Amino acid sequence: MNIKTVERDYEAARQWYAFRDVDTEKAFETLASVSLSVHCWQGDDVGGFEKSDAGPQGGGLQVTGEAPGKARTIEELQSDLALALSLIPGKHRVNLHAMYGDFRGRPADRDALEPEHFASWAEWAAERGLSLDFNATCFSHPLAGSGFTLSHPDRAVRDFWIEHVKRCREISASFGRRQGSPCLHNLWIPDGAKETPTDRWSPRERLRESLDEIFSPTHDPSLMKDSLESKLFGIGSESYVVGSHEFYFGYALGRGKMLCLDLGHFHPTESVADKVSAILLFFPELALHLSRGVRWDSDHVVVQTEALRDLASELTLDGRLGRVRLALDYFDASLNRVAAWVIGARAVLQALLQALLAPSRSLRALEAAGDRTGWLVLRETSKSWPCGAVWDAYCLRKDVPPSDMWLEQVRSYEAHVLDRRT
Ligand code: RNT
Ligand code: ZN
Repeated sequence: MNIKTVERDYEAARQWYAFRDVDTEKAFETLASVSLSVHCWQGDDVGGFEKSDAGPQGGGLQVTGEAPGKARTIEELQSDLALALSLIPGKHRVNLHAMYGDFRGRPADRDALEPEHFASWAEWAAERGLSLDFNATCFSHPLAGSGFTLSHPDRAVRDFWIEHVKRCREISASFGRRQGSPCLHNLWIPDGAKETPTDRWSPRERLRESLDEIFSPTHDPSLMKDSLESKLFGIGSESYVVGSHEFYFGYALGRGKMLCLDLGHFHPTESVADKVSAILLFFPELALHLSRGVRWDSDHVVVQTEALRDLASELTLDGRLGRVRLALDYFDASLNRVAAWVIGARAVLQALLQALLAPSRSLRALEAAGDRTGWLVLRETSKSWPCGAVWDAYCLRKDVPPSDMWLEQVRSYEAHVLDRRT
């Protein structure tokens, strides 16, 4: 493949689509407006920098695989992230977790975090024109060991976590102030039980109370916004999750917060795509964690599954893309970690491009006319339209390698950098 063939193939594809009433240039424009929040935690298996020997993450999160080259320091993680970002077309964001602070020379427990601890990240981001998003880390900590944090029966434990999340919201606002775009602070907690509890009510009541306390200091929404992430079950919380979808749906709707839907946090046959229109009818915005569960919430690298394509179709209709915050959330140590970022991010963007190139006007007309046969034929036929040629052209315009040509750079980085980390 060379640049000449990409341009030639694109021109043919452009005409093909134009003939079918689809404007590829307009699709480029819309796609370029999409900013993915790229999760720092893919680079080190959700380890963080609080201890040099960051062990298993806890909280039911599980990373498997032994690929060499896991980032051990902030600099290594930043260098890996920078390479990944340079291979993903478009302008994207970086999503940090509280345990990734710069604690060198000023160790601090979770209830003592300051914007200071993230100053080196903020600087790194500013130098690259990147915006940051943020997450409280309510796991991988002795006080999360019981499986309860914000809903813990002990007031002192709850207070510790309340203070942590409050501080994380302040750190988020400090990012927002610096970057001129609101930092999304997402809250996920592991709280739940292995066995069905007799009392399902009290932990939820306590969680509601903790959240009210956390959100009592308000922050300017131009600086930071809050999202709440539900879960169906986890390792160790198989039978009961305090922050269920219904819990947060009620809370977020009642308190003017944003929901975060993680693609791995629902029953396997439940469609997150189907939830988008229902939620956006009642909420101004929606956050999404793009993940891929295989049989369970396994956090596999995102690829172009039917679930992702379905979601992409929903998101690209009627200007909804402007109302969603898209974040990657998966962790795989069984393959090159930099490649994992690139594969997932490119899969999301490609799925969005494919959705933008779908003959949605014609499909809607056929649907409205009740022509189910014509509708199904067009929908199936359009699946093999030449989207790949359009994608490659998009990559070139955004100065990133098309097709699989980015892999060369990752392989060379693996040989020269990752393999040398011991
Ligand atoms: C866990 C949630 C949560 C985490 C990150 C690390 O099930 O998906 O979003 O993956 O916060
Ligand atoms: Zn998630």
